[in-house]
Amino acid sequence: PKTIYLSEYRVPAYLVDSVDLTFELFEEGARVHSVLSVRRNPDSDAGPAPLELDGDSLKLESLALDGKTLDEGAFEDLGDRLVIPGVPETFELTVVTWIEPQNNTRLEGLYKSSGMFCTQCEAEGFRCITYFPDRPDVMSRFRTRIEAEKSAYPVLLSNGNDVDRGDLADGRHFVTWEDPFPKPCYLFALVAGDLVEKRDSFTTCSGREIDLRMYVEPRNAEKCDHAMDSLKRSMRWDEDVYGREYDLDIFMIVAVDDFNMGAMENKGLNIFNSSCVLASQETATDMAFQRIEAIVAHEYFHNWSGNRVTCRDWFQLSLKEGFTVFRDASFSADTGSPTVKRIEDVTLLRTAQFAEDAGPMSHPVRPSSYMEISNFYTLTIYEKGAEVVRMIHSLLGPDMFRKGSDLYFERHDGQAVTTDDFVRAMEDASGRDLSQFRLWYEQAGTPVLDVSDEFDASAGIYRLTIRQSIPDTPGQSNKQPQHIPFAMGLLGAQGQALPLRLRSGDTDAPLERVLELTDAEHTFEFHGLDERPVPSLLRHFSAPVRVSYPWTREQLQFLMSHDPDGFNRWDAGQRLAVDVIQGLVGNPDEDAIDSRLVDAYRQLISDSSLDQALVAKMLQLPSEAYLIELSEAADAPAIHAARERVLKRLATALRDELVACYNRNHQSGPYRVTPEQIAGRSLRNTALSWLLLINDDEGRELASQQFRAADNMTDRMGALRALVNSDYEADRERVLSEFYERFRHDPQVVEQWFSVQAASGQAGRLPQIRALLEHEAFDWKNPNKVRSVIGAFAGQNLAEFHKPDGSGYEFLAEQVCRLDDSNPQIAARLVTPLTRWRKFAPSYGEQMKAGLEKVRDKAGLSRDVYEVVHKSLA
Ligand code: HT7
Ligand code: ZN
Repeated sequence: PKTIYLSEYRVPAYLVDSVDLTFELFEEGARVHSVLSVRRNPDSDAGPAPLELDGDSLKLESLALDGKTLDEGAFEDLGDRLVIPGVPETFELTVVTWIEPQNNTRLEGLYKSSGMFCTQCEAEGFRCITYFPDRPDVMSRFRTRIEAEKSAYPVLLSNGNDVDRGDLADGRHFVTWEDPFPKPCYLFALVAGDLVEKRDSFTTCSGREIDLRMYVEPRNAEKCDHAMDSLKRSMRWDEDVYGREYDLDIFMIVAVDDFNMGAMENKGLNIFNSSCVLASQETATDMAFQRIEAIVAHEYFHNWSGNRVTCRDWFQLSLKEGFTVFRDASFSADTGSPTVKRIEDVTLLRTAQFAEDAGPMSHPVRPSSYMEISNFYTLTIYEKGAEVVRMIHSLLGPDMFRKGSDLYFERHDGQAVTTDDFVRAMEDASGRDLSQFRLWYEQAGTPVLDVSDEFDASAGIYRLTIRQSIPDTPGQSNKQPQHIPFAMGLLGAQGQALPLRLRSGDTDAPLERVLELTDAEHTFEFHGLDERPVPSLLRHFSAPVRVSYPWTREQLQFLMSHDPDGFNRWDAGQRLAVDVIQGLVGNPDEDAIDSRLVDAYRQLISDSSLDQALVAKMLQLPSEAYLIELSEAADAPAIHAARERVLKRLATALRDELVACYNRNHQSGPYRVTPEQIAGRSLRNTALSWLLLINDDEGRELASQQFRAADNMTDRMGALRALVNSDYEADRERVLSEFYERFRHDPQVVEQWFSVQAASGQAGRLPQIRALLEHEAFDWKNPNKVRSVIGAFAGQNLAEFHKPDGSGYEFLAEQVCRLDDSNPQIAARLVTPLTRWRKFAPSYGEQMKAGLEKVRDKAGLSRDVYEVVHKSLA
């Protein structure tokens, strides 16, 4: 496959001002008529170049220029491109293609999911529908007519406003849609199906009435309220916080079962993976409710950050994704608990994005090359990209940041632009120089901050020295220092926050500062201190970096209870737990654990005056994946065993406190998704899972009762998970089969049922995983099912996946090969765990590598998997 380079970007030679599409939908395929108004791009220096159109898996039926049919000699079909030489300066091109949505298992372009037609065009799916310049800097006005059999497809949707509809012969009908906003073709969408409509409305800040519509299969009609409510709150928030008003008269959301990612922000017609939009108390966990709210907000926010202002090319993907993740994270922080939201985001970043950044696919937030763009919808583009925007926010402050975003939207409305344009708007609005800051977009790798300190007691000066370095990554070495906002504070022996005097005699010194690191090394002096302080570093995780500082366990325990920054209180607890667990890895005879950890956890569990949402997070031990990320030559089963031992020790020592915590958090009254209730359920379910780990009979009874009596999925799933992971084999079998019988008709719940088993060391041994693949509810064509079994096994059931005999790796390689033929995007994502082979001890790493080699050698490997596997083996 060919590599595409940012340096080779050229403006398009031709622009398409308008597109008139007609879709004739049939069971045996679809005919697509497309009429393009094309003109030479005045900004292009390509002159009278041939017109080049992208195409993928299309059958061309006819091609006409200004009404005259072009026969075969008049154009060249290069397989993935149609080249038409000698075209005039402006012309109308008519293209008719035949496609087979019913056989489209890649889920790119137009395909069928549970009997309905739907589309996914980002990044390059539109070329699977018709020949077109499929690049985001070609923006056109779309008019779309859809024709289909009326009884099977009563609902026909596309972008914009419905301007015409009517009946046709043979029981068919049509609807025509017009989108007044020019858009790149990746934002095109079509849906045709037998769907129920849920309606609501929203009055914008300028008094316009927007029609809100959700379309779902009839069986899901009762699962729309939460998404609709989230949508209305997102619309209000974007007006209040960013001054952004919705622009069309209709906003539609559709739920589809087969979808490669979470959702898609098509203009006025967002399409969602069912699991990311449908929820009811009985079928969705608290986590799912929160995820739905965040994704609905994310897709809605794209209407401005992505649709009105879009990307010039796919190297700029983080322009819309990083900014929009930052926006949805701020929204979630404002609607729930900001500290908890930050903890969740940082956990993902440190566990998975840091691993990606240190692995073979490491790339900058603005990559400079790719083979397959679908492989670049990564945690680096999304999560690190959001951190980069967050740092701009913290360097500029909220008011200047808002001025910058206003300028960005105003200056670039209707344009396709770059990350550099975004930073320039921030600079121009604030007067700040962000030239060094731009390195965050260009340099890959996670910066490391080595922090050391000394206290000069006689002068009352505390010196903090911070050295930054950025590790080499594929294709990049000897990196330049980056501009890093480093928030910090100092604590006195009684836990009091100390004034941060950078000069002696500083009056009014703040209790927290954001230090700006720009050089490879800085030393900061803090004056007027009577005693050596305890430093609280990188508060709120003010930059996506690794901090290394020689904390003692006493200091960590102290910060856990005294740091005024909730995030750092949590972080201190994580560091203490990591230290204790790491001390036990490879030490199977060591039975005792540090009493400081037990004491700290006892206090957390018992003191109900603490913020319970934070406590619920603090009680979660660092995950196995995070512990692996922190190790050099990781031994996953040893890490798993050490972590389990710590959990069991804690559970044994705190058994009575856990029962009390369980009982104290019993909830009466109606189920609500509030931070308080979420915290209560989380604490209760954590207590339950710990009790079952030590085979506590009372815990077992409580779990069975909770499983039976739960009125919501969080509690039912909490009990199910605890029992499935326990040694009570008969209970495990019983609850698994009861659960399946109850929810077998609900695909989203069956997905949860699959993953609870696949992620379990008890229920997810390899033969059991293979049995799940044979289960009546498993469907290879449905990405959610694939992720819930194979993804959960390789990503969460780490002791089984990393079995020393290599069987887990062989299994994954086999499934990736199988999926590569039907859905390369999913196959390329699924192979990720094997790509980390260099992170593991050689006895594991070599076998992981062998798995990758097996995939590499598969005949007819897709470009998606080719890129990931070859880069990982290089
Ligand atoms: N912008 C959307 C990206 C997306 C996607 C990309 C590749 C293949 C399938 C896809 N489905 C959706 C999602 C988002 O970030 O909002
Ligand atoms: Zn997005």
